[in-house]
Amino acid sequence: MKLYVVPAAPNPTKVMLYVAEREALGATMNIEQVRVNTLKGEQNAPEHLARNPFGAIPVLEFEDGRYLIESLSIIYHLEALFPEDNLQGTDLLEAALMRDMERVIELRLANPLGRYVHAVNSPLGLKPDPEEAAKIEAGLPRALDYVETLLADGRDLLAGHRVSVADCTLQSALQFARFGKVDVLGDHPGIRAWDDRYRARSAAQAVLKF
Ligand SMILES: N[C@@H](CCC(=O)N[C@@H](CS)C(=O)NCC(=O)O)C(=O)O
Repeated sequence: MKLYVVPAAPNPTKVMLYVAEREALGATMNIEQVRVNTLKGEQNAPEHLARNPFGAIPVLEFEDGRYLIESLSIIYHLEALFPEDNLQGTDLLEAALMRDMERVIELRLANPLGRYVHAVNSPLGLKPDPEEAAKIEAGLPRALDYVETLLADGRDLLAGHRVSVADCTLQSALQFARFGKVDVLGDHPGIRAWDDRYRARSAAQAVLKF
């Protein structure tokens, strides 16, 4: 399998962190990572559009020429392919709660934060959009409070003491904010402490560039 990625972009980083976490737990995935340089526009080159008509990454390519083009589909396919020590929790309800948390963090925090970075200091050079930035900024505290509340019981990681896909999602968004030199964490000491703890993990150190 080949995984098309670029460092710092949130969705590829989420999958790269996931693969690094699973490998640290003992999985041998044998995935070749191939860089698509989005700063040079390579995601819109014909060979990449043949993999993903939307010109986005990550993409997971199979030996038979088929592709997965959504980061979470890639992650959950790898969870199914390598079930031992996966990140899904030990029973169906725990798995559902972990997936729910990941979705909330992605949809209410990571995605808006990505749009915010582009609105204030886009690494891709997009035009600043102060109106859009202000709208997003107004909604972020509620999402940050949700994460802060999760962490208030002293857990090391978002779903407890074991790493979950939600950790990969949140860290990929916070790295993108660092890349864009944006700090939206405000007065959320639990999230800042989680960020320091997560970044010290060997999987994170192997993947994160910012
Ligand atoms: N929903 C998709 C989103 C993929 C996506 O938007 N990737 C961004 C990087 S984070 C990208 O390739 N952007 C390049 C572009 O849109 O030109 C997923 O989760 O994989």
